[in-house]
Amino acid sequence: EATGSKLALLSLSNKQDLKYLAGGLRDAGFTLVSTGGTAGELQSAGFEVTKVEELTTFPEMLDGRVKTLHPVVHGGILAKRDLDSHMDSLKSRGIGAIDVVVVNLYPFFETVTAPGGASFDTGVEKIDIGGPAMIRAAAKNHQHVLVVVDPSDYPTLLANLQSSNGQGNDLMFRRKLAWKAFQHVAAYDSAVAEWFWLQNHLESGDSEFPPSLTIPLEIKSSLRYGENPHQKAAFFLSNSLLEVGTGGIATAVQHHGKEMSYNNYLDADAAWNCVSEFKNSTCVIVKHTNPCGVASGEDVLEAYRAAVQADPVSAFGGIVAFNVEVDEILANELREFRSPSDGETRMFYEIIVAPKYSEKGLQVLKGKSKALRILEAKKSGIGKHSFRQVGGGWLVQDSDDFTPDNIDFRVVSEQVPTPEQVDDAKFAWLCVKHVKSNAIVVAKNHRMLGMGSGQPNRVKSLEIALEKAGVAGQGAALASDAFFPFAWNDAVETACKAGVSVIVQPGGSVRDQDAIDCCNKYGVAMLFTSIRHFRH
Ligand code: 93A
Repeated sequence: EATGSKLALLSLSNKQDLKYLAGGLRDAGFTLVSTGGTAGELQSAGFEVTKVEELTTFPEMLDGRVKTLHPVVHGGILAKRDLDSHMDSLKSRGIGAIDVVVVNLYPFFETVTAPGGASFDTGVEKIDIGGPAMIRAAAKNHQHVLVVVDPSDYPTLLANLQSSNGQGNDLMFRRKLAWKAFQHVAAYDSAVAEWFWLQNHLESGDSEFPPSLTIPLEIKSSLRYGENPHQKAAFFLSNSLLEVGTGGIATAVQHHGKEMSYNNYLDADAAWNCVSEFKNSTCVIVKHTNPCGVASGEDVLEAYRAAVQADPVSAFGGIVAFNVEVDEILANELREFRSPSDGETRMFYEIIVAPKYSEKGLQVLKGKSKALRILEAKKSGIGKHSFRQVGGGWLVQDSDDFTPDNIDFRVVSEQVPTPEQVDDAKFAWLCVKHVKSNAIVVAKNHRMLGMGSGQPNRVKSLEIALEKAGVAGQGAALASDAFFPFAWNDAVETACKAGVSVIVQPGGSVRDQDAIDCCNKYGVAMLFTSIRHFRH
């Protein structure tokens, strides 16, 4: 009979640091109460422990589906200690108050995302019912009950109990634990909800959109500040089942350098998503989320040089991404490279992102500067969702996964492009997809020569792209992320006059014929993709 003594209820799937926790609680004068598996583990470690079923005098039933769902447990947690009627109720039924609840839920997420997968029934069995019930009850009654869901909070819990003679009386601390507890359960249930959606999706191929309105989020880290120093910021990790194994910047490992900032994450994400789409060795340089240099080739060193060459002024202070290993030779070039604009200025970069670094390569880069952030990322996958916040709500959409492989490049002009020109057009097309609208890219020989982004009219973006490309733009391909509303005396004619050899665009304007006629007049080839790549 444990009535009257201080009770701590431990029910843990993840038994990490269990002995440390149990030792600390015992020293603070608690009687340990546990579910079957946890009790067994404690006993074999030499702890005295009361089994929940001894307390409830009701055996665990239904293969463990009902272990702690009992008034003796929930009464012991939920009673208000400062309310006589509550305490009288406990007393009259011989129920002991439970002051500490430590629960670690069934590993639902880990089970359903395990390599090789798990059956539907296995997934269902891993949905914890009793655990969240205890966590929620304890968090509701946080003024009297300390609730811990994360092993990294054990030391603080024990320190708090010691400093306050086993009472743990700091209200702010208690509220923080309650906040964490509810956040944890909410993220857990979101994963369960998403998993059910995914079952239908996998079976029928199309399921209702969106997958789950509550994407499970866990805080990754606080950031120093947001877009500007006066804005506070944090980074949350998505535990969405749809993103498992898909890589991405949130899961990148930082090997070196200053702490990643809010803008760093945005830019690194843009660079990594872009470079991940190319098949050949490719370098992408991003400034303010726009690729300002892109080049592919057999030789990554050449690709890097060409990417800088596209716009050396913008590349300074940029984010440099590769889709292949950074070895010592490339690292040395990154370290020593002088800007082609004057042959003097040393290039300065904020971040290098790559899937891999050779040991020497990493060493060389680390020597470049203390600040340089070096990230190792896993290839971004397809089938994700993208979320954007607007005042008071969120917009969600499928990610734009189309690449030139999924697209039919249809010749609509009299001029038939050469295979090389089609190749250039496809390269420009993949680049333009990653540039903010209105987006124009001029490219040749797997090199971006110029780009225009974010202008509120297409003509201006086009003029900027052509100006950056300069004479190199003669005979190049020009890609436009959306159709041309006008042709004559407008964007299409300007491009033709500048000497591009092929223009690629979605088509779909009421004045498509004008665009085609204009190309025919100047002997320029035109390709329609029927796919638009707006990026707002
Ligand atoms: O199957 S349950 O949903 N039913 C319950 O009544 C219950 N009570 C605790 N799962 C339940 N738990 C969970 O059991 C806890 O959340 C914890 O993850 C696990 C610990 O079980 P054991 O101590 O037997 O390993």
